[in-house]
Formats: sequence, C-alpha cells, structure tokens
Amino acid sequence: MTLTLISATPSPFARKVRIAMIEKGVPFVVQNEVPWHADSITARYNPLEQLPILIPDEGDPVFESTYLMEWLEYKYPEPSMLPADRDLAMTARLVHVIAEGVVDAMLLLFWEMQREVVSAEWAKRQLRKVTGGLADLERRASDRDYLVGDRFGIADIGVIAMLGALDTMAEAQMIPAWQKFDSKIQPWTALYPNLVRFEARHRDRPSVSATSPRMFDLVEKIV
Ligand SMILES: N[C@@H](CCC(=O)N[C@@H](CS)C(=O)NCC(=O)O)C(=O)O
Repeated sequence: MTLTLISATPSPFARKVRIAMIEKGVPFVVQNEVPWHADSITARYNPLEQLPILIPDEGDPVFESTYLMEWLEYKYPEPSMLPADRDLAMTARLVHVIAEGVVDAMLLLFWEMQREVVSAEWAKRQLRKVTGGLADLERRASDRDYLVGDRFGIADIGVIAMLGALDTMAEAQMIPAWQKFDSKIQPWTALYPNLVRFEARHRDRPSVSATSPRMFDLVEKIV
C-alpha cells in the first residue's frame, strides 16, 4: 500500500505522524502544503480543512493527528508507540494530549498576534495554557530517558513536536509579543531544564532529526 501524507514543513501535528511512521518503518511519501492558502488541497480530503491527512491508495483519507496516531497503532502495531502496560499506555496518551493542548493554545496565540487589535484577555488565557502545560510536562520529564515507560513512544513524540513548535514560534518573534501579556515568558530552553535534557537526549534520533520544523511563507490574509 502506498501512503501519501499531506503535511506542512512547520506543522507539529504532521510531524508527530511522520515520526511515528518512520519509527514503525511504514513507507510513505510526503506532499507538503500550505493549508492556509486558497489553493491548498486539504479541503478535498478533510472537511475540517486541516492537515495532516494520510491518503491510502484504497479507502478513505485519515486525518486529525491524535486519531492518526491511534490509526497507525491499529494498522501497524509493531513496534508499538505505547507502553505494554495498560495504565502506562493511558498515561502516555494523556501526556500526548497535554502536549497537543499546549500546541493548540500556542497556535491560537500566534493567530491572535496577527490581528490589528489583540485581545489581552484571550492572549493571557492562552498563555496560561502554554505555561501551565509546560510546567506539567517539566514535572513529568524529571530525569528519565522516556517520558512514560521504558521505550520511545507517543508521549515523547508529542512533547518533541511541541518543543519544535515552540522553537518555530520563537523564530517568528513571538516571545517579545507574548511578554507584553506575561512578563515571565522566556524561550522554553531558559525555563524548563528537564525538558532541555529530554530534548537533547532525543534530538539525534533519526525520526526526530529528519522531521525538524521549517516555517513556510504565509502570503494570504488569514485573520
Ligand atoms: N487538531 C488537528 C489540528 C491540525 C491543524 O491545526 N493543522 C494545521 C496545520 S499545522 C492546519 O491545517 N490548519 C488549517 C486550518 O485550521 O484551517 C490535528 O491534530 O490534526
């Protein structure tokens, strides 16, 4: 079966799926898109107009990164990205959704910052989610090789994608913009030593280094 992944170079959501597919040894081709542009093909395959989208050569497209991670587990169970212990597997899923929630809030903030008039209430609310989620993940990272269990998996993938997305935000000059609403905001590398050590342990892993994010040019008005 040939699988095409509709992806975007900066997308943390697509990155999670790419990392999992590389880890599982599933062959796929990447089609990069700018989902925000009118000529994007995303709407053709996903009514929610979002990537990542996985297109098998037979059957319906599969989309929504968290669902896609489960779909990959179901279709390609080995090697599993979940701990064998069922309780630990649920904890790994929880860590993955916390990281996902941080990314969601970060992106809401990113778009808010593009508006002529930024809502301070909205910005502060999203920043609380970013800092709250990061503090939670910093606690969980402690000094262990993997966030949950004893092998690389969904929790690590979610957090790696989130940290890469924070770097993309910093490169897009978001830190000074966010500091206007929370003066304690700093680049994550200055505030979360456990996450710094965690990232350093995994950055040379082939699936991680091969998928590092790259911002694209947005030329159309979005907000
Ligand atoms: N919850 C979705 C979020 C995906 C998402 O926001 N993708 C972005 C690219 S990073 C996108 O396609 N945005 C276009 C839009 O929301 O209209 C998932 O996990 O797949």
